[in-house]
Amino acid sequence: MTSSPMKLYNAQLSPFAARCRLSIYAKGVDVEMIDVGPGAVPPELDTLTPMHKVPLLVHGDVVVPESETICEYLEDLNLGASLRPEGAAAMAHMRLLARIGDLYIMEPMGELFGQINPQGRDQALVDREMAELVKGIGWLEHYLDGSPFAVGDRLSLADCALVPMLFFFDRIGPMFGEASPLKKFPSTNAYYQGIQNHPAAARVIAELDAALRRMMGS
Ligand SMILES: N[C@@H](CCC(=O)N[C@@H](CS)C(=O)NCC(=O)O)C(=O)O
Repeated sequence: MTSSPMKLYNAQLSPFAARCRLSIYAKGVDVEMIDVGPGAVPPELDTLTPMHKVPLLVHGDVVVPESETICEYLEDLNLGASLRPEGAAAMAHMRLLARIGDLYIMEPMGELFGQINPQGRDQALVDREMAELVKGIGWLEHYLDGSPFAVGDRLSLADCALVPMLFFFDRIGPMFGEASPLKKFPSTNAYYQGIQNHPAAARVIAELDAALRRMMGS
């Protein structure tokens, strides 16, 4: 294992980068954050990966793209608190929740991000992707029981994945005429309220809130 310092190419408003920051804060691992913004892309980024996406973790010679892969890499290094639950069933549950999030929540949410500006909005696309998003949250609802952690009684990688997604679901609904979208999903809503008592989750939500306000100019 390399003992080099770790660097995360980060964007404060990216739900994928926020997933990694939540894991890093909860683990208490020392990682330098390198902010990547629309007008501020570090020139080395393209030499590190052809994917041109954040987050990206650099640890000595090891370059790790993709939020889930980064979080799993940090677990495999055995640094700080473990964010993996005990036992095969709990691990499967953790991975299922993160996968529902990646495939069935973030995919439609990504389409909706592109439609935030009402000028030139494609309403048919919004209606279709909103329906997909609500379906994905409905699947999540089935697998959450309303307790403050997604799996068991401590923070896991499932929480790291879900917290940023639910932040955006909560905020994006009103932009598209859904006043309180989370209220329709009682277990998911109770979970999202409860997880905010965890300091690392609260910190990431505050960061996302500040970054979203900056973007919206409010
Ligand atoms: N599946 C990736 C998604 C990462 C992603 O799409 N990042 C966006 C920011 S939210 C990005 O860097 N987009 C720039 C681009 O695609 O060129 C992950 O989990 O890390």
